[in-house]
Amino acid sequence: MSLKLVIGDKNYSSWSLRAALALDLTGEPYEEILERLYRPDSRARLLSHSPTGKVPVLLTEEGPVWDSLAIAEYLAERFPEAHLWPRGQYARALARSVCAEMHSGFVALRSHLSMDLARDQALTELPAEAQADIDRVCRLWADCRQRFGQDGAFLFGHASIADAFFAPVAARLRSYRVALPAEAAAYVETIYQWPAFRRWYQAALQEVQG
Ligand SMILES: N[C@@H](CCC(=O)N[C@@H](CS)C(=O)NCC(=O)O)C(=O)O
Repeated sequence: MSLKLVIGDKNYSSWSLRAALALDLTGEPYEEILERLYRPDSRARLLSHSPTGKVPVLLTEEGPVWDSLAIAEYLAERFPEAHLWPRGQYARALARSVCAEMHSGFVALRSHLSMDLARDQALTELPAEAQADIDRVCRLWADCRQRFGQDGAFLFGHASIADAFFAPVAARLRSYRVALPAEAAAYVETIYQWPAFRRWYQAALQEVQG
C-alpha cells in the first residue's frame, strides 16, 4: 500500500496544504483523498479516517498519523534521504522552532486572514493584532533567510518543512494584498513559484470555479 493523504478543500484547508507540501518534498508517490469540508456529512466522513475528525491525516500501512506537525515529523523520519529538515543541527532546531510557533500561534493572522487561495482583495481594515502577527512573520522569515538561506530562495536555502508550514501564510499575505518589506515579498514570490505549491494553487482555483 502506498501512503494516502486525506485533505480538505484545497482553497481553504491550510493545514492540509502544509502536509501535502511536506509529502511532496519526499518525492514518494501517494494517493490523495479529498474530503469536502463545511458540508452536512463532512464530520462523519472525516471521522471515518481519523479519530480527530480533522484533516490532514496520513494513512500509513500501520495506521493513521494525524496533525500536520506529526505528519511532517513522520515523513522526515521515514524518508531521511529527502532531508525534509535542514541539515545543520541548529538550523534544524530553528526550523522546528518556527514551525512550532506557526502551529501553536499567529491566532489573529489565522482568524482575520483565513486561507482563501482564490481571493485577491485587501481587508477594509487590517486589525492591529493581525498586523503584529504579520510583523513577527516577516522578522522570522528574515532571520531564517539571513542565517541559513544562502543556498537558495527558501527559508533555509532548499525547500524544507519550514516552507511547507509558512506557504499558507505567504498565500494569505498575497490574497489579502498585505504590504510587505521587499525581502518578505520576495519570499512570497518564491512560494508562488514552488512547483508543488503551484499545482495545489491551480487545483484550488478550479475547485472554487466548480
Ligand atoms: N492542528 C491540526 C489542525 C487541523 C485542522 O484544524 N484542520 C481543519 C481544516 S484546515 C479541519 O479539519 N476542520 C474540520 C473540522 O474541524 O470539522 C493540524 O495541524 O493538522
